[in-house]
Amino acid sequence: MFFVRNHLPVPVIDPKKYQLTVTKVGSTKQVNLSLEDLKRKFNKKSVVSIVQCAGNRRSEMVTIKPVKGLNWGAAAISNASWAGACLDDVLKRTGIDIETVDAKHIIFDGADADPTGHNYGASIPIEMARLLKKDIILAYEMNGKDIPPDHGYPVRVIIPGVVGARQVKWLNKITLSDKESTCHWQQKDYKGFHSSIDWHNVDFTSVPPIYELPVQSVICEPEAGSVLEDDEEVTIKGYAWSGGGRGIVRVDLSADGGKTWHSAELSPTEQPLYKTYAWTFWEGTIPLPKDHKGEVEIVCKAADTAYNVQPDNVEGIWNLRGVLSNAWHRVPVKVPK
Ligand code: MTE
Ligand code: MO
Repeated sequence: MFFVRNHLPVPVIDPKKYQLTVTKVGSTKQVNLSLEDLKRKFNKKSVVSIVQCAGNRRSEMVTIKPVKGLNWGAAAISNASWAGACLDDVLKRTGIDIETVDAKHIIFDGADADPTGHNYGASIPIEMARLLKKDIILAYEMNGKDIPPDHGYPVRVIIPGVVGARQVKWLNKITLSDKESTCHWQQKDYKGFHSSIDWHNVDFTSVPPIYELPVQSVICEPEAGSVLEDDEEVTIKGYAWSGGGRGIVRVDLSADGGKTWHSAELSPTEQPLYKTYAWTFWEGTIPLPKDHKGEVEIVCKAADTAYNVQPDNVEGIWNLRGVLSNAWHRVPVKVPK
């Protein structure tokens, strides 16, 4: 199971006719690669990496004040193994050295377009591409098979540790440029503001686009409103993840709304702590408060390798687009009497 977020209709691409164009603004050189070129001419590299929409958990922000956007619960995030050619290798083969190239951004364009012909696109700063180097993949496989149409068939860029919006599907063009992508989702969306900025006074040019996402953790079990089996303890399970390859060092659990805490047990991801792109599953069995009165609020919060922590409530991080929703995850449950 993998969530789907498409801003535009899914394009149908004939794999035999597929072409990836690589170019640099101001250069007359342009290289076209077929799907076969990507598969045959470059080493296949794989990475296990999540894709998380910046709007994950938006529905919690809506409880404070309305926002514009899909009313996502906590499942606008999924994990997969992706395989394909390294962006760095592809650029090298086309005569571009990522370390020295005179450009500030890498723009990725998709084949999906609106009725006026504007396509989906995004960009990342060149420094980010330099840091991630071999980890950015032009993926043609998802979990060992062709990427399904909804997730970008035949080629999608995977930029580990970075918000879903930059991981362009149906990728057909890469451009080295001094400027960011001019697309709507780069310029006028997927940015974070404080809670006193709303649609009447927002200036989208005042902050940079979201790239790396903040630390996140969510309780998947038990579900909100469910009745626990036991009145003494509860087993809690969920996921945690952070942007920029920052691994999860701790997940804290509470069964009394955050007054007292217990440590969850983390399942290792098999990735180094400073290059953790997959999510971390965790689990813990913790005591219920004696004075529960039939209802408790269970809570989780995580810390990443930078000891970034989640904010304790969603009021303080409310924003007009309902993005970056990563407050302590609070789940009310019933305790049998
Ligand atoms: N790429 C293209 N070409 N078109 C899109 O609409 N949506 C982006 C990103 N890449 C999108 C895209 C957004 S906002 C997200 S959250 C992720 O794809 C979702 O990826 P998924 O559908 O594979 O889960
Ligand atoms: Mo998204």
